[in-house]
Amino acid sequence: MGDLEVLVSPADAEAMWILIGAVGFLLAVIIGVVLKSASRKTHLPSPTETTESARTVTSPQTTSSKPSVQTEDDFAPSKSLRQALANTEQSLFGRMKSLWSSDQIEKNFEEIEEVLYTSDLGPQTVEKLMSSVKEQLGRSEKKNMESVKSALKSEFQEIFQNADIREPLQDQPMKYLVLDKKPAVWMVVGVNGAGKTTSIGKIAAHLARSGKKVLVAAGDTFRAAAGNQLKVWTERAQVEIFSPENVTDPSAVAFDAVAKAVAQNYDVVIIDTAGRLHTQANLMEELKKMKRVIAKASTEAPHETLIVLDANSGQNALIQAKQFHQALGLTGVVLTKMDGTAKGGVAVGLANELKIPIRLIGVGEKIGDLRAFSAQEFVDSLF
Ligand SMILES: Nc1nc2c(ncn2[C@@H]2O[C@H](COP(=O)(O)OP(=O)(O)O)[C@@H](O)[C@H]2O)c(=O)[nH]1
Ligand SMILES: [Mg+2]
Repeated sequence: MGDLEVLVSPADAEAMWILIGAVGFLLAVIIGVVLKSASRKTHLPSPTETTESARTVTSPQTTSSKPSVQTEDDFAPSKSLRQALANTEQSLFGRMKSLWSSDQIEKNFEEIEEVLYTSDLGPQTVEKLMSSVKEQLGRSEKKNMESVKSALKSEFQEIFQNADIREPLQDQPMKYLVLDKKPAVWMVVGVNGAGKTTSIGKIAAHLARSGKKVLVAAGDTFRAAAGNQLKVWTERAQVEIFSPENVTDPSAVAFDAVAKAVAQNYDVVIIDTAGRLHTQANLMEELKKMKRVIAKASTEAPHETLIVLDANSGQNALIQAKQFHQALGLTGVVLTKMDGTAKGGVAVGLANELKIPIRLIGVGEKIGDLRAFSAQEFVDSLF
């Protein structure tokens, strides 16, 4: 104690105690923060929270808190279609499967019809399916559940075949999209909230990982937040974004992006677009102009005009697809949110009524949650 008195003056000792106090306080704060964040990590979102987050447009604030560099795990094969749809017994899949156990053919026939009508296929497709099945059964000797099942199965298969849906290789989900042009230009359209920006991020990430030089153009100049959200996704995907400041004309952005891609040897340009309601004629006019302007920067482009549709929007998805198709001539569909409460039947209605292929499906909000659409997998999940 005496030694301490020699080394430390009373004023110094007081300062030392203050310092010790401050360090103690800081430690307590740090421990508090660590405990709080640990408890947040273990908190599982309730179903309502999950639905809510799927509905709200990802804001740059929430997304930027995630690391921009992806780990291998984020790209690990995401859930299968069957797993994604297993969420709900209300889905076409859950309900169809439960029908096959009955052997009362008449009663069952009515139930099949009801399941189809209430699973977003659309009345036109249901009528076609039911009359073909009845016709097939009329020709068949055996009229049991097995024959109904196989007749219906072959009808589903035919619908998908007629929509030019080829069986994908899961490790090459973009195989049937145009990539052999330099640059390949893909325009992505759809209404607000369908999942365009998210899907573009996932697609860009996949292409970049397979060695493509990718440019993503911020053609949604309508909403200020859209550019920021796209920027976050391109950082995650580790691809370049083309987002000139103070350019409000989306066609100008698209033209300059394609011109840049031609000049700088990019493999793929993906163009994000605005999605104000499709019923507004000016959106369609704007998109048509964009398409024309893109062709001026590179003849034949865009090589793909992909529509992004929210599988949960049911019959609206079909209506939107028809309107966009009429205005723009779509080349393919990206069906998002198949992990939600989607009934799934919309895929069949789309294939039957539009005859354009469903190329990709979104099965979650993560960068790896994108899969090639497999008609085989879809049909096998039903029967
Ligand atoms: N659960 C789920 N959510 C998705 C999927 N695709 C997009 N979303 C969410 O849907 C919301 C709207 O997506 P966004 O890309 O902003 O739509 P955009 O307005 O068409 O560009 C966001 O909260 C996305 O995270 C998907 O496949 N599954
Ligand atoms: Mg968007």
